[in-house]
Amino acid sequence: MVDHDSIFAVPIEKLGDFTFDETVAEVFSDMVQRSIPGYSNIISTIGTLAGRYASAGSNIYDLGCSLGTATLSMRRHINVPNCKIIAVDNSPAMIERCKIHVNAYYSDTNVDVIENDILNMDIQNASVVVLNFTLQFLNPDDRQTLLERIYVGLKPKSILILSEKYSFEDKTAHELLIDLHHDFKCANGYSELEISQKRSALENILKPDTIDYHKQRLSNIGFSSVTVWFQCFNFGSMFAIK
Ligand code: GEK
Repeated sequence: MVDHDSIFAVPIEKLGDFTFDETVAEVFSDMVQRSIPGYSNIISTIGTLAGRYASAGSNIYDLGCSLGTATLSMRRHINVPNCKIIAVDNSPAMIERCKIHVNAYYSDTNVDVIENDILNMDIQNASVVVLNFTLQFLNPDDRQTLLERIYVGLKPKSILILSEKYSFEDKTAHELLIDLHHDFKCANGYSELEISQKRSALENILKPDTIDYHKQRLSNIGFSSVTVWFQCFNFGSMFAIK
């Protein structure tokens, strides 16, 4: 049974910035399912893509792994020998739970669960790198450097999967997509108060980029094929092949 997210259900007098603490980690599965359109589809396709791109003896990175959902999906699909999944998050509460999930089953594919800032990670010998709704939480100035380091650490013909919340240059589209996301959250049982308090808590820490900005940045870094493979409202996922 997954714990129900009601973190923002009552008025909070001093609403600070959103943090990935114990309270959030405890309800995180419910929160992402009810807040991110297409989350389950994205997770299962990350598994399928890892099954296609993981090469024998390589590293697979899940950067900002939270509870390890993408890691577990990839582990189910990888069928080449001597791969290692490296799952990284800087939230101790997430890492503690991620370790429990990963250790619940045996697999031939090893998983290292590491508590660290993804900006400090050495990326090397990688065949798959996943940033599933993580890059958006980095300071915008740090995003380019991380993506460059991922590019260097990826083997030729390997894949980066980058899922994000997007902003849109076109004001009408931007506002309509935000409204549709709002309706999606209402339909999933969040109240107006919950939606508006969460929005305020995220305002300073989640700065979305446009799809064009993402594509241009990845192409400029050197990725040869950059494509949005999934989009629902203002959320989506792209792959970039080295
Ligand atoms: C999933 N990928 O379920 N270093 C390490 N971790 C970080 C950093 C950082 N600098 N910044 C943020 N995080 C997951 C979902 S959630 C997305 C990812 C969301 C971590 C943060 O602690 C949190 O666990 C995760 O990135 C973002 O497939 O909550 O919308």
